[in-house]
Amino acid sequence: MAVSVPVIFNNGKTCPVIGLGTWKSKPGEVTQAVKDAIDVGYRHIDCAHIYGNEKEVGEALAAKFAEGVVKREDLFITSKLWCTHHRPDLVEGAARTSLRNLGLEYLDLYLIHWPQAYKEDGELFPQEDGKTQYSDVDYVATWCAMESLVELGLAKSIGISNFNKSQIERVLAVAKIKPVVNQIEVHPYLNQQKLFDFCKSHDIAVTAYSPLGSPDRPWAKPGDPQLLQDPRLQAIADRYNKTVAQLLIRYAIDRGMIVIPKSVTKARIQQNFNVFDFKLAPEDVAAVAALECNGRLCSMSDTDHPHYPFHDEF
Ligand code: NAP
Ligand code: SBI
Repeated sequence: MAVSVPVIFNNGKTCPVIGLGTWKSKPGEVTQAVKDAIDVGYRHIDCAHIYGNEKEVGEALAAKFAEGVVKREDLFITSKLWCTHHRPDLVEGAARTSLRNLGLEYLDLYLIHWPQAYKEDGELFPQEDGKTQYSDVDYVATWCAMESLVELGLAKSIGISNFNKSQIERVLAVAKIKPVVNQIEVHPYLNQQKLFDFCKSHDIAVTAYSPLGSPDRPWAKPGDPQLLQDPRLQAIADRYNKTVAQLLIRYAIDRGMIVIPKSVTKARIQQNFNVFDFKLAPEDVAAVAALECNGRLCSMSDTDHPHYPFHDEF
């Protein structure tokens, strides 16, 4: 029977394989969701400044510490540096803002959320004439500032998100501290096998975001393919007496990834964690992988940014 084995990072620290996603979780619902998740057994929460709900996540953490359900060292908390704070002199302040909102003294993991830098300060999506305003700060310089956060004790580990192969190579060329993780979109319609293999070859773990196909993404349109409704996945899930969501989460785990499904619904939070009593047969992993169709769901509209990550093959 499969058990919950944490992923071991290239710095020796461990990360629980399932984390609770919190993007789109409304401030009024995320506190209860995080409390429910901790009660169910989650020990990993995926947060970000841009989600606008870190204060309410922090309220849940404070409540569970006060109740004595968990101690700080039992939890793995991730946050992310937003694109308007890439300039090296802004990185420490941005990390301290997330720490203050979360009510924590350190983050287990702090990620550069996207390689693209935006015009500093002010709006999180700075606009002029309907166009996002960019900054010419290079993510390589941002990475060096991220390294200082480890030295200051503000982050135990640092990593990247939405970086492509050549962007990772540029970071690795200067890194005194290697990224432990690249957090990227992964699900059967976007398997990311090449980027996953490349990350593995450099001992960089992969965290799979939008593992359920992000049905609540704000830009979803009626008629878009719905991963959770795919009859081919339903047929496989039925053979394991599991839901499609559980199959998708197990699929990421069986490939060796960390996975961060989002839910604010207690029954689903529970269901999504109930995946440690089965394992996919290799032929089922292959059958799920065969659904690959370059079906990216999450991107940014800044496709003309010099550091937009998704023009390259991977
Ligand atoms: P997701 O986890 O693939 O899907 C979330 C949606 O699935 C919600 O609508 C949720 O509904 C529903 N759901 C959850 N469990 C379910 C179940 N068992 N049965 C049916 N429906 C279920 O999408 P995501 O939020 O895009 O991705 C997960 C997390 O990854 C995010 O929350 C965020 O933390 C992270 N992320 C990071 C990036 C990045 O750029 N680094 C980008 C995207 C996402 P309810 O909540 O209503 O239950
Ligand atoms: C936001 F808060 C706003 C837009 C947006 O688009 C891309 C996907 C993303 C992101 O950058 N990280 C997420 O979890 N979702 C997001 C978040």
